[in-house]
Amino acid sequence: MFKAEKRTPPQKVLIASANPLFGRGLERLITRRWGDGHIQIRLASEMSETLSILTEWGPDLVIVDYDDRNINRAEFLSHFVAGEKPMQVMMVSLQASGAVVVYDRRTLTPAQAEDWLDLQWLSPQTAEMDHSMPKRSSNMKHFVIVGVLVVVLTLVVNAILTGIGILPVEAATQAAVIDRLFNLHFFFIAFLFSLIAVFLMYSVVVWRKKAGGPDEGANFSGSNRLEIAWTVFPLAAVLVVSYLGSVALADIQKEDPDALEVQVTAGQWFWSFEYPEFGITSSSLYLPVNRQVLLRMSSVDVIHSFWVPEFRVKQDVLPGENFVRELRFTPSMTGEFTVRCAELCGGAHAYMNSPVIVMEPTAFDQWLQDESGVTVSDPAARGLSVVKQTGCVACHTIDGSNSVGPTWQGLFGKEETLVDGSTVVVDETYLHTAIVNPNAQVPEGYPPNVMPQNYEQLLDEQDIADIIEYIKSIQ
Ligand code: HEC
Ligand SMILES: [Cu+2]
Repeated sequence: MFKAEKRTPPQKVLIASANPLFGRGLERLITRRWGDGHIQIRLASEMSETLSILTEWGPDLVIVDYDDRNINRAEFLSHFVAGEKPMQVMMVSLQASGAVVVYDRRTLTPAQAEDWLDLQWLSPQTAEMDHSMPKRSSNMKHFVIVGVLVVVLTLVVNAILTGIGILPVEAATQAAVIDRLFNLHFFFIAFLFSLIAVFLMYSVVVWRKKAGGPDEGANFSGSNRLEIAWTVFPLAAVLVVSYLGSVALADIQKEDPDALEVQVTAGQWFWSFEYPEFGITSSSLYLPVNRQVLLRMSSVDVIHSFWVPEFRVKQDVLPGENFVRELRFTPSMTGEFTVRCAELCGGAHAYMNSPVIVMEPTAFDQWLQDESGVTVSDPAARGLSVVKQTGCVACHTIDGSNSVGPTWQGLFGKEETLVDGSTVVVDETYLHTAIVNPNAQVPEGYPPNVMPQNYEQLLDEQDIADIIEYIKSIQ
């Protein structure tokens, strides 16, 4: 920082002006300012008088009336340049309101000259700035005002952000946990906004350039205190937020062994929901309230994302059977919501919505019963529920392993060898016969009379057709 030079007040002052008001006025001003008895003031009203006093008396400060035509400034300045004794010349104008011109004549040793060069080039404004620079105590005052304004604005912005209802209703127990984080972020956002806005506006208003004031501010380079502060505070904020984030994540992923499992299939552009326990497939997601649901999700084509804003949780849905993704939440409110795809997935992405209906448990059970009938539109899905209800799964697997009866995996279209040595390609007719009259065509390696013979009576043609569709789908 610039250190103000110690100046001793002038001892001998010469005022050059033909205007007695100018001279007297200045004389009074100077005595009031430096008037401790030592100061001598002389007045000169014309050029020759001025010059002779200048050489004989040797004043250290000369104040020249800039507006006075009798005083030849050029000649005067040539004397100023020629002399050796330290002297200052001030050109003061009463008419123009501009700055006062000061000429400062000094003799300097080389070392002093070096200092002087440093000072001058550091900032030409430093001398003036020195009095406009606020003292530490008045700096404190500004910081206190700014601090109070930041606090007030933070509270106001935070109240607005939380008050205008940006977030939809909380319809799952997990939503409360997520919203606590949201509210914390709103507070951070309000604070950072206020910090920047208040400092900026305060500087613009209070530190406005004053007329005739310096053009440039002080030149700072580096502040350890500031740098430590703006490293430590953001670091602490990030650590705190990440800690709270992981606690919240653990909280919303808590598993309930009693969860209702739903298998979700996403595709361009549909959602399909299968309830494996009940053999139901639906294009809307029906859920009982206050019971955790476990979604096991997979995509048949590109990446989609399951998102019900009211539940706050969201999970990408990936293609590939090794990439089944799970999502848990507990609906806490009955009503109708919408699942949206939250991953840009092609032309109709924006329309990839499906209803989500959260019901009282009794209503949900009723829905399960209704759906278990023939209302499911997909024949293979209907076939699956018939197979489960009839108990075929006790003897047949769908994973390729043989049990009491042959597996159904890859059965359709396969060439089957029968016990009498003949071969036959498995088609719809073969399957139909195998169900209604098992002994008519017994595959090699399996005993006859084990599979029940009465399915023709138990099942109607529609059930059998659906089972055949289901078996065809297991490849
Ligand atoms: C008690 C065990 C048992 C049950 C229950 C049973 N099956 Fe079978 N199933 C067999 C056996 C054993 C065979 C092989 C011998 C035969 O064809 O009789 C067989 C064969 C079949 C075949 C022919 C497989 C092939 O490889 O050619 C079909 C199709 C079939 N069952 C469908 C059904 C359906 C549909 C149901 C339920 C509605 C069912 N089965 C219930 C034991 C069973
Ligand atoms: Cu999608």
